[in-house]
Amino acid sequence: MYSKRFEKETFKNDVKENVRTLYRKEIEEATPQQIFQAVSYAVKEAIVDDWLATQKTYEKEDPKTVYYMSMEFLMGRALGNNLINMTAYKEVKEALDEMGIDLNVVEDQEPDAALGNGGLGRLAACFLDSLASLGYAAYGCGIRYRYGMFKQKIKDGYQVEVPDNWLKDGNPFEIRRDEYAKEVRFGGTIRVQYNEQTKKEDFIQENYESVLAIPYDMPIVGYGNHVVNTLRIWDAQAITDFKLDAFDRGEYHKAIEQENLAKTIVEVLYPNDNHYAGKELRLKQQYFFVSASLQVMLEKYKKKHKDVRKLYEKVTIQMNDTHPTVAVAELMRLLIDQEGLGWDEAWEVTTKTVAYTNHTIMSEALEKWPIDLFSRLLPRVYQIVQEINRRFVEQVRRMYPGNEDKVRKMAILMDGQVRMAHMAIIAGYSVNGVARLHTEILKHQELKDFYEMMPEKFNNKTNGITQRRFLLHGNPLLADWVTDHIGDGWITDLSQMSKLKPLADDPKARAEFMDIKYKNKERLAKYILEHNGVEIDPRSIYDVQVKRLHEYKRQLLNILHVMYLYNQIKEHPEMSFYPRTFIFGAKASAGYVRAKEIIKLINSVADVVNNDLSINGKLKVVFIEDYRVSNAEWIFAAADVSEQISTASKEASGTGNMKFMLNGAPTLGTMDGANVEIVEEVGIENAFIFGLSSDEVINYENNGGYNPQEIYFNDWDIKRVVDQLMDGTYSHGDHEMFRDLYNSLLNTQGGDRPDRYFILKDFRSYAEAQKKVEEAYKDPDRWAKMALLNTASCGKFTSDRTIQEYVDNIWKLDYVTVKPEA
Ligand code: 26Q
Repeated sequence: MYSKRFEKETFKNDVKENVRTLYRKEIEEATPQQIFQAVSYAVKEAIVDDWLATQKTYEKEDPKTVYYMSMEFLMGRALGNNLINMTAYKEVKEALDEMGIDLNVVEDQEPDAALGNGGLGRLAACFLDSLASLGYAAYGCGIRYRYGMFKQKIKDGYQVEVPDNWLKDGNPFEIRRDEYAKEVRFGGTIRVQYNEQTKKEDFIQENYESVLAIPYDMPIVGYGNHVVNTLRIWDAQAITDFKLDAFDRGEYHKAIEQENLAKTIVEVLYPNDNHYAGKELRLKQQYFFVSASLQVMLEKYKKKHKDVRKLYEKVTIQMNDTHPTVAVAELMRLLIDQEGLGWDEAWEVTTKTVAYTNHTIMSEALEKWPIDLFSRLLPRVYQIVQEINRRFVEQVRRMYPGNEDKVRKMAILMDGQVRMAHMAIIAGYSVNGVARLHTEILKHQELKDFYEMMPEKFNNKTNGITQRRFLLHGNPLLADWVTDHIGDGWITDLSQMSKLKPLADDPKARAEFMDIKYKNKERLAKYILEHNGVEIDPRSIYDVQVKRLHEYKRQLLNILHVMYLYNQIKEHPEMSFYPRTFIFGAKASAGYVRAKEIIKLINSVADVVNNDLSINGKLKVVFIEDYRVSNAEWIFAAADVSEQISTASKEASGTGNMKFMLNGAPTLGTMDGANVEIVEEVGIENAFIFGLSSDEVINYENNGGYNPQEIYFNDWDIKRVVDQLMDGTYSHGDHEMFRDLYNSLLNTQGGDRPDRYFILKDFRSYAEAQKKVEEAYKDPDRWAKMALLNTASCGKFTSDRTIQEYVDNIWKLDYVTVKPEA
């Protein structure tokens, strides 16, 4: 099945040769990083065989192709995943073993490709894996940030951001493609000139700045099918062929400016998650990669097809949130200004080509660019946006005569802003949410007006995750166990996991399942000891919340509950209490002050609780530094409890929830996002559900919120923990350290309602659900059954299913099979 290049002797020789040619060393002298590079280049050779074969097949069969446009691709490490998908992991592991090299150590040398923040970026990565594994032609289009998501250090309990220089040792899997370099222009002015030949107006951009976009291709290996697709990420370079003879002062300055522009544009990923910041550089990044990607897409299409009016027959563009939505106007620009189409023709092509995915209903995440900034940076694109807006407003007026309120609510341009979501919806032939509940909220609340005007566009695509990375690679013990029981069909068809269900009633299978969980807990304990210096007990319940830090995700609820438990244990030392380890992992956006305070609080509580000998190790709190894709794989594998406790209606879907489920951790959560569908699949008796419903939350919100003081003054346990934010218990007597958190729960501030995320409102219900977790865990048979049934019921949540739905209902791609080169 796998390539000849993985035959042991061949592979071993390749690795040795690579060490010699790359480093002029014998393998015995090579550093672990050098071995990583040498092994990766050996793997790359096999990948390139399939990559070429795939491109040849596409060349011949000309399948419809999706361009997945995203500012983020949170890929994590490539080596292990590539070996898994080349179906050569075990062979290579053995070959390296024979050379005295441990593959785990080699994998550990690779920096994560952290070109994303969280859910949205990781979803893009899972989608690419599924597209290749299912045999569909796809390009990921993005930015080759020099610095990805920052590395997180915890100093004195506080988050410190350290730059992520992920390219410093070189990226063995990427290939630079100078031949596809494209110019991208910013700023300047537009001169309109009548063209005698075409009898049309030409729009000539003058006094602009420009950069050269240079693509780097990364292979996306499909599982066991010889399909290798491409993630194309763009680097920027200054255009250096400016005329040296004409280099008066102005030109010289311009040259330097263009150098700077090129350097800054791809410098760093914005570390915001679910929060919009109207930074000019961000808009430059967006236009930069969108324009370059579209130019190459069009060029490629035109090589095979003469009529750009039929672009949509061979190409579809998916916009991952509004971040690449400037693609709408840029495609119009290319079709009109470059290809000579009329407006109506160009609009028809564009609106049959682009589609939009919405990932959030949080108003603070919606992209709204100030018109002055937008029009200054993208003058021609802005003219096109104006015309799209003008025609749309006309249409609204025709449909709703006299209803200027509709115009105000729906226009793209309003109150001095460009509303990107509106442009995406108006131009997109499909608008989808990412979980059933989320899509319903979009249709009936946030995007109600658009849904009423164009209901046919709206559809749901519940997210998914790739089992290849998050089980086969991340949890080899459980993966082997599953394969032993039901065969390996689950690797490409996760619905087969349901065949495990009968094993929930088999005591032997349950014991094996829990034994694997225990081993994974030991593995994580070792990692935590090495990386965080905290000792944890694998016999305790691992209660895990790992995700970006955000108020709506309510890490604060979790830690307040820990404080409450600590009070209980101190007050009633005789009370029975099953030992629990609360594990947190979360990065806070660098400018998100309150999120950083929550990290400090978690670490402060950890400090007090972990060092209190009087509680006999019943409670431990660990904050795992630098939560990222690579350590996530180990964390999911080791979790007993999956904390998914967002304020109902706020988490569009969640995908971590699915990774926990796959690895046998029941959900402790609210009826939010995809939790709703998880419960539907596994049964409510195999989850711990609490809290307000999304309808209740939305109701409160529409009626000005609720009064948390009522709870505070009537529930003494709650009052006590809230007061402990202020009384110095967790701050060495400092009464100010957590004042802002205290205020956020009880007092109106800066226009925000007190406790806008309903933490105190849901506290009791959460504490009761936690009590039920403990009860269930105390009964090992019951727990094992629940855990096993979670794994057995996760079939729906593979990204293979999600992608198949996108293909069937939106993209209509052609299925392709690749024959390996002989
Ligand atoms: C916007 C403007 C300027 C700077 C940054 C941003 C920005 C960046 C990232 C806005 C939002 C994001 C990320 C959003 C995100 O990750 N959303 C998550 O998407 C997941 C995949 O669909 C869902 O599962 C999560 O529920 C959702 O929160």
